[in-house]
Amino acid sequence: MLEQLESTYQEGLALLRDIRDSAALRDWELKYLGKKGAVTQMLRLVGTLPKEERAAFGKRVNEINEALTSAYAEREALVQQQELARDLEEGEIDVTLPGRARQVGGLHPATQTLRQFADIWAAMGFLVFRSRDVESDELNFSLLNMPPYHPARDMWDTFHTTTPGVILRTHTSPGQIHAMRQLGDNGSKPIRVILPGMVYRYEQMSARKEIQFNQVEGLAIGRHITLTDLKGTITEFLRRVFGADVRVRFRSSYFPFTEPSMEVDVRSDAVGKGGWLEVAGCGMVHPVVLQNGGYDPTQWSGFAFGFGPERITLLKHAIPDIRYFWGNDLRFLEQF
Ligand code: FA5
Repeated sequence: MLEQLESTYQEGLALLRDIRDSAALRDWELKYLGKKGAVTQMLRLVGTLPKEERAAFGKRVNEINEALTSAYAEREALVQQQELARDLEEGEIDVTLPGRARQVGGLHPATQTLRQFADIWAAMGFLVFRSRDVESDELNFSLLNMPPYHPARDMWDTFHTTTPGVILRTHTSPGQIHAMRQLGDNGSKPIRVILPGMVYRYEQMSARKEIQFNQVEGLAIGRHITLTDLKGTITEFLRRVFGADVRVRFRSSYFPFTEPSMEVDVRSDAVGKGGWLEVAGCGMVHPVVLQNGGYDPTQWSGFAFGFGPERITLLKHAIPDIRYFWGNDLRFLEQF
């Protein structure tokens, strides 16, 4: 038995040494190392041998298997090299043929805006804090001061899942609660974060409204934060996005989780003659929300905002329709 093994080994090595092309190499591999190859069959034999023979035979067949496998790899590299050299010499490969240009991808315009936002907010001292896209009804609404049956829930048309109480987040605001609970150390530390991410709404699509879009939420919590801090910070942010002469308008508004609340518009000719486009909602964090995040509202205050970066990208590039963003049309995407 061992003799037969040794002669298979020697024969295999000898044949391999004479191989000059990859077709013969493939045949050799099948013959020795393939599923039904000679070495493979001997490996299978090991289990059927009587105990006394098994150890010695098993050891040797494994050694031979390894030796032939590495001899094969060496030969394969050599044969490939020789074939390439032969092809070059015989002119089968035209090295003067121009190569195919590799397609270079680019960043999606929304991603570009998100990165620009993150840079600007970082320079103003805000960390990026990410939280989940799939939320509980409690975090998306109740802890933001909208208990069940609160009429303000109607402001966000919601995608529900088949699991009761689990929804796709309709805004990035539930991230405020996550951030306060994770970073606030039981309401004892100031916070400055932005919370970027995709949100989902079951609403009628239009040139300005998508059913999925990004938001960039912001949250600042401290001991003496006031409405002037909010207005100043947002105005400065918009100056850095659009340039120092941008015209910004704050309108009073209503959100259950801020009091007082405002909406922010930017003036732009891109949305009609001298039009204004709403780019964010904002306000002073409501005492109930501070409490739900673990803060004592008599000691702490804060502001929050939620920007729609796609809306801002529309303005910056005079894009006529928000539906281009997720339509996956390369003619649109390749322009950025
Ligand atoms: C909110 O979602 C609040 N969570 C914002 C907020 C955060 C207020 C923190 C106060 C404090 P609103 O539904 O207005 O608010 O959306 C915020 C921004 O997202 C809008 O100003 C707009 O820029 C963008 N946006 C809203 N709906 C759409 C839509 N369907 N498609 C694209 N962008 C949208």
